[in-house]
Amino acid sequence: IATLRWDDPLLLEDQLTDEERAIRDVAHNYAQDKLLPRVIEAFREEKTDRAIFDEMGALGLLGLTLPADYGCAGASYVAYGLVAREVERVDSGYRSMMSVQSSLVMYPIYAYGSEDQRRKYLPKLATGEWVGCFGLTEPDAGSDPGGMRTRAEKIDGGYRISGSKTWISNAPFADVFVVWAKSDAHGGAIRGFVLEKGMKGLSAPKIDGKLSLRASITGMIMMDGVEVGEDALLPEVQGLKGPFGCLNRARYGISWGAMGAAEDCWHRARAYTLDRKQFGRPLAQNQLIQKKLADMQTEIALGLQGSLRVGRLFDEGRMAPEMVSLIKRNNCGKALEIARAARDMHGGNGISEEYHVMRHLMNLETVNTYEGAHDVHALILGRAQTGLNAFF
Ligand code: TGC
Ligand code: FAD
Repeated sequence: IATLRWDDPLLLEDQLTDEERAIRDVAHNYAQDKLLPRVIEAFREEKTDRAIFDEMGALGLLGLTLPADYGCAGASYVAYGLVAREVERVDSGYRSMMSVQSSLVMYPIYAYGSEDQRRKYLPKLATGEWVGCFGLTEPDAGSDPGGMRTRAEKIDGGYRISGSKTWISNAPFADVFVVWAKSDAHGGAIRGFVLEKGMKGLSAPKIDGKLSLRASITGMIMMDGVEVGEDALLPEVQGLKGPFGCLNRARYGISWGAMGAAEDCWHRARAYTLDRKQFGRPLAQNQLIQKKLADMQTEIALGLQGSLRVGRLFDEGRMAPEMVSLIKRNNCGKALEIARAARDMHGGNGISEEYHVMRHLMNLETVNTYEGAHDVHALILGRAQTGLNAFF
């Protein structure tokens, strides 16, 4: 009979390859040594350190799954998930910065771009020399991106793009903007365009006052007749399946990331309740506390197994988008519940920045909403099993 490892009850560790473990260790050490020491101040002051992209790039953590031809590691989707988990163990905002660069900017340029676009953008995005952002959401089109208003109008030799995007991670300091617009020249179909900082009519004002994800900068993208050449169009995709193809990857990474944040809350709650004594014994000796710890352990172990399974299916080319909805929705919802319980178990100290759990809780509110809100993923799953579309 084996002995239970309380922090890895289903032995996830044994299910990884040597390479995946090695990549995970690089991410773990980086996150703990370099990200953790600065996160409290970054969150408090609402400051995003641009240097994080260079640091992640130097370690090969950006565009991890893309091929070596473009300066990337060609690692598995499981490795990508493990990295997201380690980074989000520190802060969801840092994972957000990385997911956007890898899954929402580098992936579409790789999958839908021309060879010239790949050669031009991917190596610099892989090192972090350039930062990218992804503009899909608009002030009047969030859960329903098909309702976007941004338009690309055909002009001689290219397009003129007008519209606005909102809630865009990385936008205020981005060099490269992947934006989605309805193109008149393509019968109003949604097409992707790659814009660059400094183009006339393009600006990206910062959104201030967020109470969540404060260590990750967010902005708008304003496009006032931005003129681009034909070479700005991503030639290989049209329709909503373009942005959704990217979102499948980012949502999958989020399912791992949310479990990283949840694990941090769980471990902190366990350590705190073992240490803190009330009524003459450790808080952890009370049945109510142990039940909460058991629930955390159970949901995290099961959530990680779900992400691992979908990661393996991704690597085998057998991922169905609804699988990603299932794990993104479940793991974000469970992580939020775990963060809330951990905050409660810390008593008054739980509201202090010093104990980290309240920051995770505030961050996870965003993580549960972006990339398809919790209920929107329920409707995707409901549609897939009933054949009935609740969106119309
Ligand atoms: P629907 O009719 O379902 O589909 C339209 C077309 O898209 C295809 N499609 C997909 N393709 C690949 N993967 C998927 N997951 C796909 N889902 C849909 C579909 O096959 C169809 O293709 P075609 O060829 O037949 O035209 O579209 P709908 O308008 O009914 O959409 C409904 C819904 C709910 C599925 C969708 O709109 C949705 O998922 N809404 C949520 C929006 C969202 O996730 N936005 C994310 C913005 S980016 C972001 O939040 C980044 S934060 C990152 C960070 O900081 O970490
Ligand atoms: P809405 O769509 O207005 O939804 C509001 C509520 O209504 C939600 O609870 C939702 O579940 C519910 N709802 C919506 N439709 C239905 C329905 N049919 N039935 C039942 N309930 C429904 N977007 C990008 O494009 N790029 C980014 O980089 C990016 N980064 C972000 C960073 C942050 C910090 C945040 C907060 C958001 C970011 N987003 C980004 C936007 C994000 O994807 C959207 O906020 C999200 O898709 C939800 O859209 P919405 O905010 O317009 O909410």
